Amino acid sequence: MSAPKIDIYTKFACPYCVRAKMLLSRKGVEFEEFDVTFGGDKREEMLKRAPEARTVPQIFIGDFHVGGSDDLAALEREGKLDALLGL
Ligand SMILES: N[C@@H](CCC(=O)N[C@@H](CS)C(=O)NCC(=O)O)C(=O)O
Repeated sequence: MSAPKIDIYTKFACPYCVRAKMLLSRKGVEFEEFDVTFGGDKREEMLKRAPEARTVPQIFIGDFHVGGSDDLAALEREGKLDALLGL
C-alpha cells in the first residue's frame, strides 16, 4: 500500500504540535508541516478541511482528518495508527 500524505498544521511554541510531530517521527513517517501562527492561506485551507477546528495541531492522513495530538495518540493507543499510516 502506498503511504498516504500526512499534513500537520501547527503554530509556534505549541507543545501539542511538538508532541504530535514526535509521535509521527517515532513512527518513521514523513509529514508536511504548515505553520499557521500568523494565519494566511494555509490557515484558511486548514479551516476548510476541518471547519470545526479550534486548536492546533490539526492532522490529516490522506483525506482522513485525525484531529489533534490527543486524537493521534488515541489512535496509537487503540492500535489503529499503523494501518492508517500504511505501515
Ligand atoms: N486536545 C488538543 C489540544 C490542543 C491545544 O490546546 N492546542 C493549543 C496550542 S498548543 C491551541 O491551539 N490553543 C488555541 C490557539 O492557539 O488558538 C490536542 O490534543 O491537539
